[in-house]
Amino acid sequence: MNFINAIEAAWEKKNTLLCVGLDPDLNKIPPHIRKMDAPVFEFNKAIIDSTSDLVCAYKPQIAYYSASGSEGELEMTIEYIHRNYPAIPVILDSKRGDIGSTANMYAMEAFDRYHADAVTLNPYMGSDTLEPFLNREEKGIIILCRTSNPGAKEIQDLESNGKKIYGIIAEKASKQWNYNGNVLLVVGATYPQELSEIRAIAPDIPFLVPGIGAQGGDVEKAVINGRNLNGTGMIINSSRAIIYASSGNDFAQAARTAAMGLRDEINLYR
Ligand code: OMP
Repeated sequence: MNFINAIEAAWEKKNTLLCVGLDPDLNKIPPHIRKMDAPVFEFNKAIIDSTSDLVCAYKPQIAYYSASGSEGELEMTIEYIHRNYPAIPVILDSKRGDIGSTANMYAMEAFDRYHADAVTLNPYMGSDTLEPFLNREEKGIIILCRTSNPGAKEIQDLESNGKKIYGIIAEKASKQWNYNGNVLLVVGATYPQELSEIRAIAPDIPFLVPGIGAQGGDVEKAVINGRNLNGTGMIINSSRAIIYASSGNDFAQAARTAAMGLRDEINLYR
């Protein structure tokens, strides 16, 4: 099954738009897990086993692995999800973007090394740098459009011919880049007004929506402004507020409680 179909099936069958971000920081992992041979994997495994029925996707951010030389544990994590929960797609958040020949290597990294089902990409360098990814029909190609961070407006809100850069990206995503029907957009929950503008420009494109939880995005506004006509169309990510809901031995149970609360809150407004 391709990525978009897998996400749509999860939205419908499991009634959840929630994505848990797997961003394990060794300094924040409970001490008894930190002592284990593969602490990053063991931490992720506990979070995954306690939240698998509540999510439509998992999203590991690659820096949380490569910074500590734990790429092997990223491979183990993705393999664990595929083997034990084959219906849950994995988004590798690596925000890649480079000239075509290098982009080919990045596509191989995401899809052939890590076996991710989707990847995040930076469109700053243009269409030719996206093509090696867009050509992987069965994968989800998730393009930064209006990001969740405070500085997002510095470049993404600049105007060209009366259109904001993020609006141009949304237009290109739906008209030019989506020839295989595998494109999604990143739109931060911290900017509900932009969410609704981008939803109007790209009514059929699914959004990856980070910024709920630790970044303070408002769930009600994000869902109302970002949902599509079916009350879906959003993969709503939360990382730190879920995986570090407790720093004690009960971290996995606390992650489950936090994930269930957020899933239910999202569903209230769909
Ligand atoms: P929390 O703030 O802990 O929920 O984490 C948010 C996650 O989403 C991190 O992995 C970020 O790298 C990622 N992210 C954003 O926070 N903002 C964006 O605009 C885009 C992303 C992303 O592409 O996932």
